[in-house]
Amino acid sequence: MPDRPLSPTPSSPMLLTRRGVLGLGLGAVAAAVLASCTPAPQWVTPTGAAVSGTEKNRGGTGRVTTVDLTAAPTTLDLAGTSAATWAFGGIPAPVIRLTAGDTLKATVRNQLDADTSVHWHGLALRNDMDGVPPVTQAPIAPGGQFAYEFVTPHPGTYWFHPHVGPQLDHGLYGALIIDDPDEKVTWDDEWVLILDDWLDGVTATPDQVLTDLSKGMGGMGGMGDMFMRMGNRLMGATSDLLGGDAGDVYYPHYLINGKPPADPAQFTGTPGNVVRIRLINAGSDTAFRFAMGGHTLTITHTDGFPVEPVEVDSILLGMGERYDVQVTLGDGVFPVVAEAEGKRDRAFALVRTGSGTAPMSDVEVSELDSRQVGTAQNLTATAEVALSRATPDRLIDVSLTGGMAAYDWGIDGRQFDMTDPLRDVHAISKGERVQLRIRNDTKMWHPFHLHGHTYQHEGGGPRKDTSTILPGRTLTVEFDADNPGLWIAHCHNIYHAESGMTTVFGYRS
Ligand SMILES: [Cu+2]
Repeated sequence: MPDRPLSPTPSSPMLLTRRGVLGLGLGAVAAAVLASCTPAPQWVTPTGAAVSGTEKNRGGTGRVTTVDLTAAPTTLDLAGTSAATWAFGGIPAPVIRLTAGDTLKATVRNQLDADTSVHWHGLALRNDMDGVPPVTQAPIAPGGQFAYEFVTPHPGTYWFHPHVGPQLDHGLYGALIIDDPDEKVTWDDEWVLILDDWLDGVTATPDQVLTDLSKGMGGMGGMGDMFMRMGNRLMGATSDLLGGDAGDVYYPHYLINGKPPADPAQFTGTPGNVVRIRLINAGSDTAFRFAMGGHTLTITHTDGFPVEPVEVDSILLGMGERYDVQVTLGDGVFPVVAEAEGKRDRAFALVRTGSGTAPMSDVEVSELDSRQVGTAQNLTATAEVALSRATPDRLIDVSLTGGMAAYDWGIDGRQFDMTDPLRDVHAISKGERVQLRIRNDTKMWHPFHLHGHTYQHEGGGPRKDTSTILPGRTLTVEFDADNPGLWIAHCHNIYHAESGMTTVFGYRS
């Protein structure tokens, strides 16, 4: 079943040039988006009956959690260095927490001087609340607001961030924890750890980095194996675990819960207690290798969904990935380390359960060196979340393409155009079992992220929404097309996504 690109016809233009958006008031913009989307009868539209009907069928508990999020300029104190940045009232934002089936009502106010939005990463929510302008909503203009309201379909560890340009690489992120009313796992304490690579307000802004990277390598090739900073670029960052080039952006700081190693986040606990640690990689160009000195980690979930427990020494997290681990606390003071994979730097925090001297941030942590590095390849979905056996109704092949030299990251050789998002749509239909084969034809790893669905890795692997794909490899996954709408999929290296490594999966109407 070929998956055929749609050419926009004169009667169905997506009118959202930047100038068009800026020239209109917010209400008019929303109307323009809807008007520009409705004349394409072959696709389910975000505000159409198929989406609201699916939401109605989700039912839910009827309980409502209400939150206010204001995106605004702020300052982050990095152990004495002040970084001007943007955030949702803290870095990370306060945790949003509710129980699966509950409704989240989140009013997002925009006090930035740029358009913004909020995307609820990993949630298979109703399409018009997915927060991807201009595909699922009009952008929230400066001074404007948007009321997100949706039933939370599945429990797990999720997070939220804007889906406009490289705004994620400011401090605009927070955790969204959805409790399971039928939780199988028990624990004494719980910590949420958000890992991040930080440059905003210190060396550059995310927009400046994107501009620099977009120029391509120019005359900068031929640097050999040199590991060095060149402006906002980091040359020579390599990792065997990532199959080569580990990342390309220079970050002066790596953070755990907004804190640098010189002023580390501190967690306290009781020896013998079991802690559930919810790990989120909110970085934009950095994979983290996570470990806790003197402890092993038992992986219980990834991307919100349970897996058969596996004990590891460390975990590799690509951007956008989440892992839940259980740790039985020892007695003393312990280092928590998230190595910026291949970048020769790290994020660092402390765990205190007893007396002792705090380790230095450059302490050697043997768990990081072990071969017991957990990745999705080690994991198996638990029986209750494994997909039923079914023959795929549709096969879709996508290839990740492009490279650093021209900075032309794309999918199937084409760079996505956010002003013309329906140019390249992969068609699917409600009720289908879809097999998706993602081939990495580039020389670099990519964390591939699909919106609105949690697929399962082939061979009984984990349910996930964000997966690391090494250079030259193909990842095969399957999902049930049960959430109608227009859903983007993209690399979660935000600079790759903005360069064009993005596509759309559209439900036929
Ligand atoms: Cu990428």
